[in-house]
Amino acid sequence: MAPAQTLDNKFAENGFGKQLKPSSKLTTYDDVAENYDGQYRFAPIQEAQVSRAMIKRYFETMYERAVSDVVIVGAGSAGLTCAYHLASTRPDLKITIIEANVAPGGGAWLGGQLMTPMVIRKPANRFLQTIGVPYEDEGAYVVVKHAALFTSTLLSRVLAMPNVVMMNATAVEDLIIHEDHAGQQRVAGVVTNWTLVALNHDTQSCMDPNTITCPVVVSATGHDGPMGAFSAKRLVSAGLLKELGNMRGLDMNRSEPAIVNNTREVTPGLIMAGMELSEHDGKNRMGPTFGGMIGSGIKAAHEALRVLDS
Ligand code: 48N
Repeated sequence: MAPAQTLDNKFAENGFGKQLKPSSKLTTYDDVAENYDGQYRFAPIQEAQVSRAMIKRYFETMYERAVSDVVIVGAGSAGLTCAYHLASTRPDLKITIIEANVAPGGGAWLGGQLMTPMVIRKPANRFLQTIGVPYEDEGAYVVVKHAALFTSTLLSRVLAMPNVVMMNATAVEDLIIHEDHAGQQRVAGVVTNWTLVALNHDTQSCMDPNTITCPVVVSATGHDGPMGAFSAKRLVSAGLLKELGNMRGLDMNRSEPAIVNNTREVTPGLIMAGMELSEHDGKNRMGPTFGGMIGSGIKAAHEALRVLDS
């Protein structure tokens, strides 16, 4: 077994900085004790190690993902399902999820009216089998005992994939729009900022954003919330969409197939999915049933692959 490393060596070895001066207080990991009779001890640490462990990784990720293959805006049920299907189908693709909230998941932490069981209509239950979420089979639909069981399982599967990066507490506050060689406007990435900054532009001036460029953006920013339907609204203000369709009244049977079948590239380089599409197209809402989000997310993944391969 390799000799226990003192923290000094480990610290310097990771290239975080110059060799720390040897300190008698530092000890080897062998001295830690896991017992609960008042002797519990951790391996000692320097505060700078914690800071540098975060800073190094986060900003290396930001640097590396400044150019991504696919950016998914919104880590709700549609965006996360898209990320799962895309990342598992194409592990070579650099997939970057941008989520405005600190807590990802969007509206999928609850079923409806703050009740926790989640209803998913067949055949979308097949995705639950794929990611390993147990459910009660009620014939035409299934019920997951708690929406968080679905969302946390999906999140854990997505974040465990090596080609997926998620930047939460980060908002897309604009789209990168280039003119291609044919003179056509094409979405070519996103403009980002810390969400707390994006929500405070009217309290400070000149808090400029950052950018992530990519050939395909999937926007699944939902229909409500502080930035709901973000890209759909931006397409209108950027003159790429005449007007918002505005989500129609609730009709479960009409809305869920419509949202899945209409998930598409709404403007070159931008695929729209989930409830944001209802706002873009003026389609019905479905309320507290989530199969349409799953189907739309998977369709958006297929669309993204089509655009990338075209
Ligand atoms: O869960 P949502 O809001 O959106 P979807 O489309 O994934 O799922 C919608 C679903 O939860 C329903 O609304 C159900 C089916 N009810 C329907 C009905 O009839 O009421 O997730 C969108 C995510 C959220 O986490 C937002 O924080 C995030 O997108 N987001 C953004 N992230 C980054 N930049 C932005 N500009 C932005 N805007 C929203």
